[in-house]
Amino acid sequence: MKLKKIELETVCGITSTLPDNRLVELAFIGRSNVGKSSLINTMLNRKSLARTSSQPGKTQTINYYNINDSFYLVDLPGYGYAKVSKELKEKWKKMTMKYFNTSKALRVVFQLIDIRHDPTENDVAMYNDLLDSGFCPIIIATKADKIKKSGIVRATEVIEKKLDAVEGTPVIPFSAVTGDGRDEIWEYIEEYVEEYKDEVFQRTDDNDII
Ligand SMILES: Nc1nc2c(ncn2[C@@H]2O[C@H](COP(=O)(O)OP(=O)(O)OP(=O)(O)O)[C@@H](O)[C@H]2O)c(=O)[nH]1
Ligand SMILES: [Mg+2]
Repeated sequence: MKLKKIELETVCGITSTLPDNRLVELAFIGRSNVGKSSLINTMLNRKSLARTSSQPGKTQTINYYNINDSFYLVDLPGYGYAKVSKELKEKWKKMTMKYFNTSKALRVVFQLIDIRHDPTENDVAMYNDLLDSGFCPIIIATKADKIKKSGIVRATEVIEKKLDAVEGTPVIPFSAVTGDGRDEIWEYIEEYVEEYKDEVFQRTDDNDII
């Protein structure tokens, strides 16, 4: 896809109101530090558009990136381990779930799982929450540069099994360092953007997060 416009259009914190977007939204969720913001940068060929950090808990807001006035890529705060208070983590979780449950324009959720480790309890819980909210997440196995190439297929199989993923769910190995997996993720994005391009998104209920 030719990237003509990339703009961080809306930033929502725990006291904000969710935007009433008319373009389809595709969101990235995963535990803190799994590589959500790095993935967005890699997809958009930008080094530091989305702020990243080796400290878990960097992204604290819902960040909507308008791409070509055609769709949004949405970066979210992580769940699980982060160097912030339990209360704040709970607020992020509440905000994220509210987003999943009320956004009228969100159609696709990518859930990121670290390829080096089995999915955590929080990963499994989030996967099931997403299914309950009506999404069938595409799985991205991040940091693929950190394991041997020969172990990648097996690692994706373990993730699929531990999540008890819906049959046919893609598990895409990805590395923000090498760019592996980028093209495959773009193929999914383009397919979905095409699918939803004529849909009219309308919001009827209140948009307040809390
Ligand atoms: N080796 C390697 N490191 C990565 C990769 N992706 C992200 N990282 C590193 O992992 C750390 C966390 O990356 P972020 O993109 O900030 O992770 P995040 O999921 O957005 O984290 P929060 O915003 O805290 O939820 C940073 O130090 C990144 O440089 C990858 O594919 N390979
Ligand atoms: Mg982040």
